[in-house]
Amino acid sequence: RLDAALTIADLRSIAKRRTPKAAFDYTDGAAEGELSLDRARRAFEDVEFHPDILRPAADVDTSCQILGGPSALPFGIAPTGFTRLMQTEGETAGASAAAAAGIPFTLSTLGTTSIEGVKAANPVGRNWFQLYVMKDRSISYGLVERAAKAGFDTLQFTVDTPIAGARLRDKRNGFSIPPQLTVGTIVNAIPRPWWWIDFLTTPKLEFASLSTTGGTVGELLNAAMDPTISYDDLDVIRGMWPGKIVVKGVQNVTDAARLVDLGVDGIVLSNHGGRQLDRAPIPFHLLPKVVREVGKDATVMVDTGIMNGADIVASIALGAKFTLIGRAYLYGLMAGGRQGVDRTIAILRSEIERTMTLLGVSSLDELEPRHVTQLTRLVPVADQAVDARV
Ligand code: HOC
Repeated sequence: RLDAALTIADLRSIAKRRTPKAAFDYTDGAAEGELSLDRARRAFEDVEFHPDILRPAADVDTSCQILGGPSALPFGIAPTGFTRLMQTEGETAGASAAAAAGIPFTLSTLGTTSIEGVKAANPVGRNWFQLYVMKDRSISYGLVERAAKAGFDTLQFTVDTPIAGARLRDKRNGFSIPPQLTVGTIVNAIPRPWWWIDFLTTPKLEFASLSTTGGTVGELLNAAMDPTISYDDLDVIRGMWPGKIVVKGVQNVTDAARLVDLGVDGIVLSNHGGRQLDRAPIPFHLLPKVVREVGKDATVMVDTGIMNGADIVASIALGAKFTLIGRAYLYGLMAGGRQGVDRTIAILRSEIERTMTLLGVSSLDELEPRHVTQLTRLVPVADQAVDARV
């Protein structure tokens, strides 16, 4: 049945049927009017590709080096919170699927599998850890130490969450941690008995960082997160972390340039999947401006709104070194656990390979800005970036 899913949108439809509404909407939804997410998706949909003809590209190589190690594909799995609430295999499915595909997996501070549990699911492949700095710094520092001990090679220090964005779907659905059985959830559970049986019979969620549960996601997070984090925290964390450090949630050229000057190993242009500040800049639009400012050699990565391998190819063409997939991974997970995540990766892989072949490029470093324009304006995105800065 999963083989019948030809696109990430197909996996999303299966996921929606199989998952309780509140859990599905937590993943699928974004902040406020969800404008940032819609715009990010439209930005990718508006890409026009410009292929070269009569260039042999029969064997495309989708592999790259990222942050000091290999990846078989130009994307990794993004950190996602409360993952086992979506489907009980959670991070174990994500980490083992990533290992099988040869791509990095990122565990969130708000993950529902321990650092050591992820290491067991992906003992040889690359694990990354995403860090939120909590009010209680000792919790965050403890996680950094454990991730280093477990051999995670990269830390994604996430900076776009001083408080939780307004996730209106969660409020309307009464989504809480742990999920409560109410009249609404019971009615919604009737066509999805297997999800509930599975949820109620598997071990309780292991929260890496939250000391209390019981409340909406926003309430729990606002109680735990520190809105006063600053560049000083970055200094402290860098001093503690032996591996590569990346700052995730960069949303303007000035911060990007400052971070690269400070010598971080990479930055992720991200508006947190549109889940924090609605109307935040679209990372894909920011990309050429940032690359122009920080130079082609800096490790600039992108996430938000990636639903197709072509979105990834377009990002690489505009100078991204790597991309991260969040919802696309979770749709696969909710559609079918580990097999569903495998399907997500297989779909994206074939879309990347096909797009590259049709563009006439056989390796990622052959992709250039000239391969991409934005349909809405019909001028290269890179040139729009210059116009926008003048
Ligand atoms: C105040 C912190 O990544 C999500 C997760 C968790 C967000 C943390 C917000 O739901 O997007």
